[in-house]
Amino acid sequence: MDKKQQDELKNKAAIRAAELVEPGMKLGVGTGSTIAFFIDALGKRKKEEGLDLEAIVTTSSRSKKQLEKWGFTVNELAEVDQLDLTIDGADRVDVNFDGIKGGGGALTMEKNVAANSEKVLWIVDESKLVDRLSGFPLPVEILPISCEQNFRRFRNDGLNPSWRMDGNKRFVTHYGNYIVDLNVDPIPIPRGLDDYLDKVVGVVETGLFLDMCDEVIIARSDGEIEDRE
Ligand code: ABF
Repeated sequence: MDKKQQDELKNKAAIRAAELVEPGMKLGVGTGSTIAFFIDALGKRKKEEGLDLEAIVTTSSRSKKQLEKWGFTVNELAEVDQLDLTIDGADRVDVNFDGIKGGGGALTMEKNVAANSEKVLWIVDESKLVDRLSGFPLPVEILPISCEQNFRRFRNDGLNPSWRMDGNKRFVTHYGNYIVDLNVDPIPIPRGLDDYLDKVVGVVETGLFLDMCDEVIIARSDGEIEDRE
């Protein structure tokens, strides 16, 4: 499938997701190329039907700009009590709706927004669906203060870490931290790895999103849009 066909599919899935947004909702909006289509579909609903939302929170400056272009006012997460629905992309989703996210480096914001949302929906294309979490390195955001020790620890523990780079410099997150990508493929026991990472002092957040997603909209390669709950 070429890029044009892929974009058409993403757009179709994004339009389906935008139809699920109800007036007056407090909405979380993620990041990525699929979400860019979703924001345009949401903006069109605002323009054509006057769709009005109580609050919108987003996970990147890029999505924020795009939302503001459509006339939405974007709130900070801390200003909003609880979001009703968050719509985001993902890098991998398994059969239990557990996922890997953070390919774009915004995992900490994405996880905080998802964790404070009543319902979480991901829009993905079929290629991201897997039986077990695999085919994508697991991003882990770490504090600079102990980054070298933690990198060594991950290497010694067989997690094949690599530094996320931005040109010839280390990638720096929105919060001034680094990202280490763990090349564990497949992740044999996601909950075990999650518990391990949780105990490492200096780990800010990980791209393992377990028990967070409630619904997945899938853009299938045959052109159909599938909604799984
Ligand atoms: C974000 O967008 C991420 O967690 C994930 O890395 C990415 C998916 O982007 P795309 O839709 O461009 O594949 O939400």
